[in-house]
Amino acid sequence: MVRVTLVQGDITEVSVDAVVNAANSSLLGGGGVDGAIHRRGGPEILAACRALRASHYGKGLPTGRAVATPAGRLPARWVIHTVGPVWSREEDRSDLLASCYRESLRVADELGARTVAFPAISTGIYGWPLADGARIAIETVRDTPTGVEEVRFVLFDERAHAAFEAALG
Ligand code: AR6
Repeated sequence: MVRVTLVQGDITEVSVDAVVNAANSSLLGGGGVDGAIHRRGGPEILAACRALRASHYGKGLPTGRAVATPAGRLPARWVIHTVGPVWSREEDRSDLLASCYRESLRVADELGARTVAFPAISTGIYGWPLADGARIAIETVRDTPTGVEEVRFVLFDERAHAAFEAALG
């Protein structure tokens, strides 16, 4: 079974096989963790994202899907870019958020990654309530069969860390 660990910190500083990016469909960068990963990782990541857009995702990467690039100057081998859903009060998009974690682990398995770091997908700019986002993250990772040995949630602030601690139980 996969080992789930929590740390508070900056995901661009962790040494793991794969770092998951809370990207957007364009794959061309943005704010939040996406901005930090591209800034720290350097231009190799953006170049690989542009190539993926041209070869496979002309209309953008759909919400809930995941795709890998090299990690540039990050202390990781790969970045797995996934597109979380924007929070909606009217529509339950939980399946799409769960899909981000499942699909990222599937891509990690394809790569042969043993250690994977996740941010709290969708809980920043995309507005997902933190407690619910943490519950979905933990439940989905626990329920997904994978060869990944450690999933490390890297939470940016104390509030997010506390929410994940509560969800982990
Ligand atoms: N390390 C770890 N966590 C971080 C870091 C970091 N360096 N920086 C922010 N977080 P967000 P989203 C946390 O907004 O909600 C971008 O523009 C942050 O505190 O990065 O999925 C994309 O291009 C929050 O808990 O991602 C999309 O357009 C969590 O990471 C959009 O934002 C996710 O916040 C995606 O929005």
